[in-house]
Amino acid sequence: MAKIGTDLNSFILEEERKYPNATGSLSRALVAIESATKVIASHVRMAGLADVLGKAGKTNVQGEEVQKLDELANRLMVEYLSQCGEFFALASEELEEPIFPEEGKNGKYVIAFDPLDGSSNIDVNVSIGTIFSIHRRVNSDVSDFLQEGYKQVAAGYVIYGSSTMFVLSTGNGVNGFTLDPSVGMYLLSHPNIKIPEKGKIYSINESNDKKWIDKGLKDYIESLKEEGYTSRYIGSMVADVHRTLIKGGMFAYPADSKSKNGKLRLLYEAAPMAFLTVQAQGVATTGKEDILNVKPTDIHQRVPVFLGGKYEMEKLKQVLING
Ligand code: P6P
Repeated sequence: MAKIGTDLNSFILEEERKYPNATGSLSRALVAIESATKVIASHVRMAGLADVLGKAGKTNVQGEEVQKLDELANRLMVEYLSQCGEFFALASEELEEPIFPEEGKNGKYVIAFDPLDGSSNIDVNVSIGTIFSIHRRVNSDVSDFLQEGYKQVAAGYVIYGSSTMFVLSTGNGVNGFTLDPSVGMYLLSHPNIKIPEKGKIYSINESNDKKWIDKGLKDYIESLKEEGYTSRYIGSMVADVHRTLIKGGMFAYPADSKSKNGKLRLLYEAAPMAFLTVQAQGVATTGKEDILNVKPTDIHQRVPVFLGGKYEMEKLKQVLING
């Protein structure tokens, strides 16, 4: 296992050495993401000072008000991921259709990302994040984005919080790297992240409980309260999921009468977070099936999300099955 303080680039090269046939393509792809997020982090840090706060006066494919930092983060991700030449296609929460960079015409991978998730929290200085999901190029068309989550080659997020942390899995467990701004490097701070079997926190927007479709969900949350669980909900998926991975418990954004498939998007929120959760020995389900087994039909489709430690999720599955 890599030792604490190993920088992300060295870690990526070490991982590459484990695969004799590796061409270095995935390594270069991950380094491009790393570079883009360092620049995003610098802008997020100074958002309070520079004039990037407030609305950009446009709405994205989700019909949500786009904030300037969202636009900047999306532009930076598109630039870095295009220039590296390793991605045949890019899909972004901020773009209605995927883009096929000229530099990536021989790329082996496709990537879906949310450049700055939790953007409604930007103006109040709450943690936000970048989420990404990498698949192999198969058919050289949009269908390459519509692969089941278990086929992901790599998934990760960067949380711009009290510190900036890059959390990554390439299928061999989950590792967290904290940015040292003095040297501009992500350094291994959380090796081999495993979600606790049983936690003490549940994370769900209880204001929606009258609209929840899943019968028994309210009783499930009440039973956690009776067991002494506390509630933590930031309303920024990266922050809520990161806390769940580190401290355990469960996070959910269920379907409700307003959002029949929930609010979170499969390709660049649910699937990458499910990949990380499962790699950290946790469980991630839509309530009906493992999130990693869902076959996408649209790049912006939404799914209900329940993820967490084994104890909380086994207990939940009993409720959702028995209804
Ligand atoms: P609500 C942020 O806008 C986001 O997409 C996720 O990051 C977050 O988990 C969710 O929406 C919060 O939604 O309806 O609880 O405010």
